[in-house]
Amino acid sequence: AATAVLGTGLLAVALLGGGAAIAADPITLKLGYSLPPTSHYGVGADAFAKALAEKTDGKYVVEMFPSNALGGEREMIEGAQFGTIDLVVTSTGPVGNFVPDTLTFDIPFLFRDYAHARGVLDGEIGQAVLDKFPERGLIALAWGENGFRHLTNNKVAVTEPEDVKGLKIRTMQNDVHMRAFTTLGALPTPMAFPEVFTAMQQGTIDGQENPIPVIVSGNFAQVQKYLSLTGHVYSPALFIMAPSRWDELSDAEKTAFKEAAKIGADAMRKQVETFEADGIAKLEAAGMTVVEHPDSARFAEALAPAYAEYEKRFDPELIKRIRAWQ
Ligand code: EAX
Repeated sequence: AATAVLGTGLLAVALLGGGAAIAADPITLKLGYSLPPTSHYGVGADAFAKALAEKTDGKYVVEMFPSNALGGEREMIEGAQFGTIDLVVTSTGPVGNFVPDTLTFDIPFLFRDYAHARGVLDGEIGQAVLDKFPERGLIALAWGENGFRHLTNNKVAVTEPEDVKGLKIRTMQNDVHMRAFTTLGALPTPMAFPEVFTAMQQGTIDGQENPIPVIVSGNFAQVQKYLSLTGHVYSPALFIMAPSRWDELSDAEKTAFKEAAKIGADAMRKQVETFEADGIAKLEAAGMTVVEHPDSARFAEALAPAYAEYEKRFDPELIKRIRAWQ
């Protein structure tokens, strides 16, 4: 036990740069995420941990488990429900299986750009969805960001929806995304993120889709030839917390956790912007062929049958309000 306390104490010193007070008996929280520490998730999680330590005078120390160390995103969310993992930074990919209200945001071509997505998530529409988590056995502290998703594959330089026909595309475990790829004539294969790199390497899938920050930090250029900047869907991220931990907090601590998560989310978004600014050039330098302007309008048109289904499944008024956001 003595070493454990010493260990967390050293971690707190590192996080705070030695400046802030360290509680005599800090509480260590486990935080998991799918990507490497240098990713936008890593940067966001570190900013969260630092802000939380500052706001709680070192009472809470966050121990990081990056790179799928605690499993795929679905498993980590289950861990938060059970209370075996305290905190998770995750995309919304599998979250709709737990909190169906998040699925509306997974509709393709719903958001025009980053300002639109962030504005909706940070406003009352986004807050209303965060408020749905407790009834599903989870706490959502804040929206983070993964980014606009683009298509990579090993078969063809995709410019038109027809090019996607017959491609085996790994999708997240998200039936809104799967429906979109089925509608385009692709063969969507839902798969947990930790398996994706090997599946591309071994050719069990032809391609996958993810934001530039993931394609860069996952070194996908090593195993994928073509990148098409389809921007077909915005991928939000979330700071999720185990309700069992949350319930132990005082009201002031709850506020500190939420504020720290917001600081983490802002840092995450900044890091997404950094990856967006230089990522495509890096991927080209690493040997990828980049289609900068695939025919997005035709992709959206080709998705008409999927949209008809989304409008039946989700609140059409809400979809309209999201689209109309300025
Ligand atoms: O959260 O599963 C995915 O493709 C996610 O975008 C990735 O793990 C980052």
